[in-house]
Amino acid sequence: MGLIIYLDGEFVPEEEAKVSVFDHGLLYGDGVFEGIRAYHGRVFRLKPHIDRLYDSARAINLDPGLTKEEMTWVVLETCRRNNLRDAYIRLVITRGKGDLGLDPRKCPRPTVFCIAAAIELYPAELYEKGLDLVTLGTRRNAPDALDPRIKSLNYLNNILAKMEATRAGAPEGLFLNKEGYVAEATGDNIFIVKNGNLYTPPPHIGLLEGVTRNTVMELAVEAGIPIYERVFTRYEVYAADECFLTGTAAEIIPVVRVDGRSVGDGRPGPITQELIAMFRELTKRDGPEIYPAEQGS
Ligand code: PXG
Repeated sequence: MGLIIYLDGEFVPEEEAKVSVFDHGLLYGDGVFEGIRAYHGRVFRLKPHIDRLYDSARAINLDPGLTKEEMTWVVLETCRRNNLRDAYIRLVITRGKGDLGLDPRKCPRPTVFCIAAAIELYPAELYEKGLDLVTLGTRRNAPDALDPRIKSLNYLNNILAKMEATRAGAPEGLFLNKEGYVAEATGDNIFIVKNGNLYTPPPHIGLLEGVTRNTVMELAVEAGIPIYERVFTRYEVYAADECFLTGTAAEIIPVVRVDGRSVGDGRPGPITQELIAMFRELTKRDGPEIYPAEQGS
């Protein structure tokens, strides 16, 4: 593809963008990351993504070695170097190169890289028809062991869950937490609608606090839709009028079946559709411009 990659202070062709086999991001999943989108020449919700990256880094006691302003520039400049206006951006900070032991004190410098690539869109059919969810046997990581609010390079919990969903013939799986409450999907947050109210589980029960999730909560307030963060079981999902998933890659995707039960009338509901429309509008104006000289054009 011939991408230009930011790696540790330099922009290099992708063939030269290599990290050490001694990097603890690779050896132990010791690091944090963000997945970010650019739309129409703007990096959507860039500040919340940078803030979450730094919160995750703080939680694992990792100093990124760059200020938030510098990291913001890295993201915008990587898009510019690749002439992108619409992109999927992967920003990664690892513990860096160390020895074969776990001890992060042996890693003097973090590794920082940023990839900005053309985005592969999900099939339009998914948004029109909605998708099937199955409940997973694999439970979401317990927050008292490894808090899913840390967007770490340790994604095995999610990958095993994704494999389980695939084996069950479903495009996505529903994670419960260890108490059996609904947490999230393997790479997306979950919302349900009941009697005109919107519900999503609170992050402390064990889920990633998605940037798209938080955006949808803001849009709901703007649209006058009551929104509640509430703990719920699968019962509420089965009995919901509407259900949808949110994530940077997926945006807002309607869920029309859960464990073989139709959600509502089995078609994407009106509140879901209203939020999808609002979200798409927001992507046109939110976030810093990649090419600010175009301003006003
Ligand atoms: N939950 C989890 C576990 C995630 O990984 C989300 C929710 C949604 O968060 P945002 O901030 O994007 O609204 C994510 C993020 C993939 C993939 O290929 C998805 C994510 C991360 C990495 C890869 O599906 N989703």
